[in-house]
Amino acid sequence: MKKSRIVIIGTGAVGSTTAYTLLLRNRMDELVLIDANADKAAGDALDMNHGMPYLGGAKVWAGTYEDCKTADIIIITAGAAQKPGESRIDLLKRNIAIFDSIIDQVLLQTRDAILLIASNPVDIMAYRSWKKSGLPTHRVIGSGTLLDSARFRYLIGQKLHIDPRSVHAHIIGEHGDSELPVWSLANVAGTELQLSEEDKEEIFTNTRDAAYQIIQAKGATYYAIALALDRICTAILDDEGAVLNVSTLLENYHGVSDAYLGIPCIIDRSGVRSTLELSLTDHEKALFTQSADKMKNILATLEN
Ligand code: 6V0
Repeated sequence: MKKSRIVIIGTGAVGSTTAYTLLLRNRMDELVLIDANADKAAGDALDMNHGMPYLGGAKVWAGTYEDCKTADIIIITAGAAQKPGESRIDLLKRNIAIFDSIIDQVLLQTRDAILLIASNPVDIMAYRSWKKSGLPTHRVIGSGTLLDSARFRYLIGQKLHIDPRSVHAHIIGEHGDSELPVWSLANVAGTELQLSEEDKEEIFTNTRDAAYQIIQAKGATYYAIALALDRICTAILDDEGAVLNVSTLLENYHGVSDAYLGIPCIIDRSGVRSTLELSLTDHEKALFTQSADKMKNILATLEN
């Protein structure tokens, strides 16, 4: 049987934490680390290999683009990290050039892998990767609002004293400032959430601004995004059919097309098998359209 292989390109805070999370959970047979800073990737591989007596037996090494040839999933977390106070959109210009060259090098090796994009601004980088690669949309996935939805569920759970795994709630749209909470469908076991308008405002503000708070406190965010990426990889490799709020190409989703945004998607071995259209209120639809317009404006700027 073919060995399962995940390649991570960019082994900074997010990439190395994702690698470690995947290893701890024994998600694949082979894990390849690639970074422009070859010493960093080599050091991470060595450090992780020294834990092998206590792990599940996956092979880990610092590799090259040739190792992408038989990859099942290629996670791209390369790029410049957000600076304190810097919006994700400000990161764009610094990251686009890095990304274009990475995609070119990957495509020289494979057109069969699933590309999982985490670098910010993730919706733009995922769209760009899809456009540039010419790969089918279902195989180019952005981490989208999966992390934001996890933060949202955690904060709702904290307020209600309920396990976040039992809270069903979605953040959709941009992974960033224009994202929106779908309060109209948020529930615990199908029952309406017992939250005041003030509680809701506080929960959503803390969800949306979480990255700024964490970056202010310690410079970067990486544990929760690593778990979110691990969750997507598992849904793919185990052919789960899990519903996850990832960033995908919108095709007449509430009237929006030709942009990547976070929405509920069914994830299996093919990548994004299909999308699920949430029944949004008119207000939520308007916010979603605004989020899409913001993405489209940025994409239009890039084309000029
Ligand atoms: P980091 O710690 O600076 O790591 C970035 C890594 O990319 C470094 O090790 C660089 O050497 C490497 N790199 C740069 N250029 C290249 C290249 N051409 N080829 C290969 N490697 C390269 O940043 P960090 O890991 O904190 O963040 C990485 C990206 O993830 C940033 O864009 C973040 O904004 C983004 N995040 C996305 C999240 C999400 O929810 N999607 C969450 C957190 C961070």
